[in-house]
Amino acid sequence: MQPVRLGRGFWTVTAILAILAVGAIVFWYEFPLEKYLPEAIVTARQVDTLFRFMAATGSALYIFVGGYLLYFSIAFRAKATDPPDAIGVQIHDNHKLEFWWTVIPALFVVLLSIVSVRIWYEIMLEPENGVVVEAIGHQFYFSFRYPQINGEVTDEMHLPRGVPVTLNLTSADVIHGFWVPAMRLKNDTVPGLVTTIRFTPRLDGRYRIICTQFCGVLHSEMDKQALVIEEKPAFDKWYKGWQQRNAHTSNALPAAGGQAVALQGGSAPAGQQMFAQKCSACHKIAPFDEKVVGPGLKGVLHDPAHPNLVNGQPATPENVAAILQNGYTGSMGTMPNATANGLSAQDIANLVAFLDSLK
Ligand code: HEC
Ligand SMILES: [Cu+2]
Repeated sequence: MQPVRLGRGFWTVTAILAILAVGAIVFWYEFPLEKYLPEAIVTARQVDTLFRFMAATGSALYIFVGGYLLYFSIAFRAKATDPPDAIGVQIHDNHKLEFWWTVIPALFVVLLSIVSVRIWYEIMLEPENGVVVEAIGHQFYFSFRYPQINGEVTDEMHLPRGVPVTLNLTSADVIHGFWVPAMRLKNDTVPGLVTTIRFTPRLDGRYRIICTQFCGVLHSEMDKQALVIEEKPAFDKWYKGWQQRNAHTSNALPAAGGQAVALQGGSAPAGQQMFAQKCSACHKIAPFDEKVVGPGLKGVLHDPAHPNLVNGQPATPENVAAILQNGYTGSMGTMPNATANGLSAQDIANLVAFLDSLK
């Protein structure tokens, strides 16, 4: 094997790269990350520590790889006197080098996973007590549910500082992602699944909530809501405000598709009120032919001339309930399902009782 001679200046270059690498490491450990992105929760600092470690080692590695690449391509460039078909020194196998460039990165990756898992543990082992809050992804906003607030909070998510939080995430339609950069935490919201993140807010402020899954045409609008961390008294005031505002909102979850709704106990007056709110934009209480978007519903259950529903099923209370629950698309257009109309099982029972009372 031909001896390989390192070009002149190799050790000087190595010394310069080493100084730059140390500089990069110091930079990443000194850089005031929290000045640009506040560490809003207790475990945000641990995530930042992990980030600093990865950025520092990554930068140092990059400086050496990029630096040597540049140095070698200059030091060993073709000379003007070389014949045009000259080739460089041919090098095969260097067991010592290969051993070390395998062992060092492997150790590094093991170290990285140990540090990651430890921090992941700290995040996952946040206490389970404290406030339990739900965030629900919708096209194209998040809504929030709190214990003892009826229905949904639709503008912002408020949390008291210093109190541990269990945040359960789910979605009403497609997959969204719940991300608060200032928390350094993120999780998908998946329909039919509850995912959980735990944390303790530590810094007062307003922090952006961003959806991280391309969830439809208005996905880019899903960055307008905020997480507000504040002192307990301010939080309590906000909480009471929503309790009053939602005092008369139904607290029931949307009726699950597929499962038949129990119709006994439906209240016609409650159904009438709900009809005015949620149905009258598309339906009149009038004969079938008096269409708005959907047909008139006066005779839906008691018109001999109208024995079948739009889906071909006989006009019975159970079949009307099934349309309210599952929706239906026919020649007139689409009747939205219970999730889209925001109907609970009780709401459906009330509406059917109301429609049944129309003669
Ligand atoms: C966005 C418009 C829209 C809204 C809101 C809406 N519907 Fe409908 N509904 C329709 C359309 C359209 C149809 C007919 C679908 C078809 O067959 O083309 C329909 C059909 C129906 C039918 C079947 C009628 C029949 O004669 O077979 C019932 C019952 C019904 N709707 C009840 C309701 C109730 C109760 C509400 C309120 C919770 C409601 N709808 C809200 C559009 C709507
Ligand atoms: Cu989304």
